[in-house]
Amino acid sequence: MAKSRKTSVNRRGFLKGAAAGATAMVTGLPVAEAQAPAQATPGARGQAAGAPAPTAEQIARDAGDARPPATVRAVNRPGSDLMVQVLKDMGVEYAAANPGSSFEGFQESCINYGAPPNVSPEWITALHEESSVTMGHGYAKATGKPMVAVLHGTIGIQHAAMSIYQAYHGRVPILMIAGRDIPFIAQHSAADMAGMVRSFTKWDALPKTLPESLTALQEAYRQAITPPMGPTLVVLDIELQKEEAGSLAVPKYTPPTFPTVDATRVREIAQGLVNAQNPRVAVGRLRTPEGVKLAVQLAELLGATTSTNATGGPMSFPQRHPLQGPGADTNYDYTLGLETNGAQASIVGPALATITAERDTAKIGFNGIQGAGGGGRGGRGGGGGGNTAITADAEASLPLIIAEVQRLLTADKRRLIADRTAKHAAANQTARVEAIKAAVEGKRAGWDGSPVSTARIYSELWPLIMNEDWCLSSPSSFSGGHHAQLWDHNKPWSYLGGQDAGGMGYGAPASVGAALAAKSRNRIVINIQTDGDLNYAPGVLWTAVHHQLPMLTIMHNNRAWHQELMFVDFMTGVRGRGTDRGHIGNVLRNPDIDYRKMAEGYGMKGEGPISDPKLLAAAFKRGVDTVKRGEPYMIDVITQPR
Ligand SMILES: Cc1ncc(C[n+]2csc(CCOP(=O)(O)OP(=O)(O)O)c2C)c(N)n1
Repeated sequence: MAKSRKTSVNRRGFLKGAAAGATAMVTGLPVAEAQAPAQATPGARGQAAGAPAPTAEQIARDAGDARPPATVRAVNRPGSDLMVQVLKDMGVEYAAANPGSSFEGFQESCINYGAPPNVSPEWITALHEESSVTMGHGYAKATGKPMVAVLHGTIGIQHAAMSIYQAYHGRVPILMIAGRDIPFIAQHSAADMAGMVRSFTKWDALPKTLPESLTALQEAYRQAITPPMGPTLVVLDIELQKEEAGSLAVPKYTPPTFPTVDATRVREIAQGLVNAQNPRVAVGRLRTPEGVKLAVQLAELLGATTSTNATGGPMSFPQRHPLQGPGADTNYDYTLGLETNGAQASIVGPALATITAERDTAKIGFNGIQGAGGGGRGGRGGGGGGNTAITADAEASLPLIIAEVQRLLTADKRRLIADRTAKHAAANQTARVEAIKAAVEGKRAGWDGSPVSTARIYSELWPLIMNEDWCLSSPSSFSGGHHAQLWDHNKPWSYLGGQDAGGMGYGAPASVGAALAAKSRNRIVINIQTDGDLNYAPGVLWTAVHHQLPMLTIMHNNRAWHQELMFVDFMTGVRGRGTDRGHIGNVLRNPDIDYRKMAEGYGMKGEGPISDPKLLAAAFKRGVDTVKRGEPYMIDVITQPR
């Protein structure tokens, strides 16, 4: 399998290895032969000053790991080649990471193994672990499938923690791999590295052998995509990455099967829908684009009106489909809920565990994860409302329901359905035109004002993107959410929704993840970027340039953490001790941040700051033209607070 003889060198021998590599270049000898055995000098690099370094043997013993510390080894078929082959077999497109010695073997395989190398997964250079994981968040919301985020040891996982929590809360699949390197960098290698994030990671493993590592990666992928979806973590030991795999075979990947509605219920639901005079299908957040297609197929078969979550988050029903809306008659006599509540039959996925702090039973953060009956975020709570709440995967159940509906439809029924469809479509069209007229009227407020109105940003953008395959990747509630009324969300990835746990520092990296998805799919990504959010980890701008991603960033630059300014302003009013200092700690002024220069520093083309709204249209056109050519672009716009 290996194309050529490969060499694996323990990192404690790094300097020796580098020197030997140079010697090998000069002498022409293979590196392993040119190099003396590495010396065991635990903690020789990076050890905290004054702290006695534990020996590799001590650490290994404490960790219950009996393998001896490795020295220099030449291997023909490194274990990490097989790890990468597992990812290839599962169709993983990208692995994002900033570098770390704990996964040097794995990284070397990603970039060098395979024909061609560095494809599926392609190595994506991130500048912060939080960014790697949130890239995975945006990518998964755009595609319905996981990419890989690679984290360096304990410290990399710690940097990634907020993003992992956010993905868990949003039930977003991400396959995380952490490197663990006790012999070289013990202080980055806690005995139980996943423990820190276990309460908000769906599944984790610390495999002890190479075969276990391969099956762990497969199981982590399966667990990530099985509802309730979530981030999973495999800790890959550096020694296993460098191990000689010999003739070990890569195990065949078997995709998971998802729980579906049982045959009796399928019949009941299909009969309910087919026999109803006015059936309805309420669509919440489905798992993948395929689920959206199936929901459309079912609604069309039945002439059933639908509700949609398309403007609130990903993977729901197309917003302007003729059947989307209340329809001609709002007396629905049978409603099927797909990942939503309040119907005769609601199919909802199982809930993830409620997160509790160890010594405190209060839920963490934005309501934590809602359990069954809690309503849930993004329409994905368990149970609640309706006559029959069925815990099963809606997307996997849809083909069964569709097949049964098709079986039950007679010629008479089909005629009734055609008639019903026409009436609903006409009523929905009239209502839609009225709603758009009213919305456009409402958005004229402050049209020519400076700073620029957020409604004008969305209005000016629409004609430029409406004929493209576009994806609004950033949360929009802080910029008015005007796309909900002004744009047509007709694809599962049209809008990716909010920060699932309200964690800031999300919009930019999630947009880069969405842009990774867009790159190979001839799609463009629109990122309406709040300024406070970008400043958490702006290095993702560089990643977008480096990988030539089609991402248009429009700064909603209100020069503040305005959400917090509003809270503190309110508090100063309540306490009556002066209302003129609420800005302290809440505004991003003095100096103003120059985002065009920030982008330029990262190599991204851009323009601004723009305060005159009349300049927007031409700037946006330049931006859209640039991203259509596959390059990111930033336009800094000085905006109203909201
Ligand atoms: C990690 C994290 N830290 C702090 C907060 C508290 N917080 C909520 S909104 C907000 C301000 C965000 O500022 P910006 O992104 O510029 O949006 P704006 O409110 O100005 O529209 C902050 C700091 C948070 N939600 N997440």
